[in-house]
Amino acid sequence: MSNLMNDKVVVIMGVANDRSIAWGVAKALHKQGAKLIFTYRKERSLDKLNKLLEQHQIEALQKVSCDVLDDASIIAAFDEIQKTTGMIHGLVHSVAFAEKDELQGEYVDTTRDGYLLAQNSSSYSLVATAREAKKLMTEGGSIVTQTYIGAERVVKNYNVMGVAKAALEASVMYLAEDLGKYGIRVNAISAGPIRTLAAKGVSGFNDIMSTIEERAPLRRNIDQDEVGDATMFLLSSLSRGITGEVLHVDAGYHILG
Ligand code: NDP
Ligand code: N5H
Repeated sequence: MSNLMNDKVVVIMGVANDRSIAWGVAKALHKQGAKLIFTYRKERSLDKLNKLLEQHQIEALQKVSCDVLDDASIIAAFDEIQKTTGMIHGLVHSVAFAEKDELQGEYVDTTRDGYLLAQNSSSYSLVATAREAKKLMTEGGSIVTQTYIGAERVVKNYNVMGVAKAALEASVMYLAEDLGKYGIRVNAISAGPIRTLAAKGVSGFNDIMSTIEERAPLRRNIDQDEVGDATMFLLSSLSRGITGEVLHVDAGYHILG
């Protein structure tokens, strides 16, 4: 198996560095022959991305700036993709943001601004990008986002992000229904904890990793490459009958009571 994504064009949003889930996805897609377009927000992320692409001898089709908080930026990014590349087959949405202060203490103390920022960055961003991507998926396509079990149950400190991910997972269902008639599938991966830049310094992260190691059926944590492979599967034709699904890549932790 090495050509599952031959000549498929996939837009990947959310590479910040080599630890990013989106970078795990990029490697898995490249291995299967996909052509990759990257979007980034910070210049620092672009610098990291350029170094990674060079190190791994991957040639990107395009690198495009895109701030998902800004409709004009999203529209401009997909316009640029349309002009330079044209048709796309896949979209990887791997972005989320909440203020650090909102990721500790009690959910009941969530501020209006903190709530709106988390929803805007982490949930509405899928709707806005799916709408633009749809226009370029003229032969059908597949959209995959990244979620976490804190959408389904209360996980200490996840707070406002749990509510944003619940909205994200509901969006996956509604988008799957809307876009299915165009041959576009929409799914999510629910990954176990992975030490990435976004996870850095958040309260309780180490404890959660230890709990997974002790209790998850596989008795270990998972990594970016495992999420990358599962995301690649959802982008490939191997998953052609699957849409509106949340696939757990979490060493089986979600089955525990
Ligand atoms: P990273 O820090 O590597 O990636 C987060 C990305 O979000 C960065 O590339 C950042 O770009 C981007 N981002 C944030 N706000 C914006 C914005 N307004 N516009 C454009 N990009 C933005 O962390 P992860 O790889 O861990 O996170 C990727 C996804 O995986 C997130 O949805 C996260 O919730 C999810 N996830 C992570 C888990 C984990 O344990 N790490 C577990 C389950 C799900 P920039 O820095 O350029 O702003
Ligand atoms: C239960 C947990 C631990 C507590 C909650 C963590 C939630 C993390 C998600 C968000 C995305 C983190 C975040 O936005 C951090 C920012 O406030 C500060 N960081 C940054 O700005 C960096 C530089 C950039 C790259 O980050 C972003 N987001 O742009 C959950 C964990 C066990 C699992 C986990 C970490 C889940 C998840 O959704 O990421």
